[in-house]
Amino acid sequence: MTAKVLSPFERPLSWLGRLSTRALLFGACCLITIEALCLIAVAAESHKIVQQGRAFKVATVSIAAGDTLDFSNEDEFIHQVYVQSPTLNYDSPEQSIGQVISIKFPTAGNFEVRCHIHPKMLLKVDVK
Ligand SMILES: [Cu+2]
Repeated sequence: MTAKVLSPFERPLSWLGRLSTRALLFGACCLITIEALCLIAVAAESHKIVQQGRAFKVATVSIAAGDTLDFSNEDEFIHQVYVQSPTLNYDSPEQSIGQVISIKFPTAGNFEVRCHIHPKMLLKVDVK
């Protein structure tokens, strides 16, 4: 009878063969659960910002780095959104009625979202 010779790559994992299928399944489920919890903990969020009456419905919003603002044109006018800052520059095309434009804020800082068409429109964004 000859003993199976394990390669150097197989040896570190040879103990897996001694585990029961039930133990392996349990371990796999634990790893998947931990991974899912980690993903939930760091998941970026989206926040809806309504544009109505030639204004943003809120004047300020506080979000986490990596979050996205979804600008929803619920007005009777076309809009546009732009951000000009050292760390984020975005300039959307014209935004038709009913259209949603999303801007992601990847880094912390204070930003201003404005509209080229309506210069009085201002949303201050505090990204933590
Ligand atoms: Cu506008």
